[in-house]
Amino acid sequence: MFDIRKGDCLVVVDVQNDFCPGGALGVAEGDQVVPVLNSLIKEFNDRDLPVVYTQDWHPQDHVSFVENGGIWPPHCVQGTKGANFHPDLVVSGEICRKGFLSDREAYSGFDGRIGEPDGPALDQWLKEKGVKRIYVGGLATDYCVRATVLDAIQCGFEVVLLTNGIRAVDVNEGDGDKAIAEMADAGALLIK
Ligand code: VGL
Ligand code: ZN
Repeated sequence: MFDIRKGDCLVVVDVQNDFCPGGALGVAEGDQVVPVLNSLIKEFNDRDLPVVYTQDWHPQDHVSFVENGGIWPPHCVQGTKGANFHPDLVVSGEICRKGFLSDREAYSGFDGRIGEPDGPALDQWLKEKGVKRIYVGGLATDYCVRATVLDAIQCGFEVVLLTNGIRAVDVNEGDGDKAIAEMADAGALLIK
């Protein structure tokens, strides 16, 4: 399949109900990333390679919500169904929650913590595991996928972007395509 090897980690970004059709911040075709990512999750699990799931995890008074001066409808509120992973997503790995502080936006998985709020940051955790390269898919291309990929490159990881396994919010037409070009320019390898 792909040339998956030791030192690789799969990062599944925000495949949560609120980012899927019918959710509070539903991304068109957001649910279509699920089967694509599930097959990769299986490949990584079978090879005993790490899988990390980022989870947008906001308090009700989060700064990104319109009522608090932000740009988004309330979404991924801690403990709600909308914050849960898509029911068909195979969840078998570590959870990296982000955006749990009221006054701080956190699009990037690299702003998140593994396991618990005072758990290790993603960068530290990956480096302790000997990860050199991350495969990234999930939601949304133009926000959390973009931020996670750009931070990963900054942190010194190689990045493979799964272009079949991402979908964009596209607040403005073309945002998703622009984000893909930006990630490629920064050094991400694009694969189907
Ligand atoms: C996201 C908007 C707000 C994302 C998260 O996961 O891309 N987008 N919060
Ligand atoms: Zn959010």
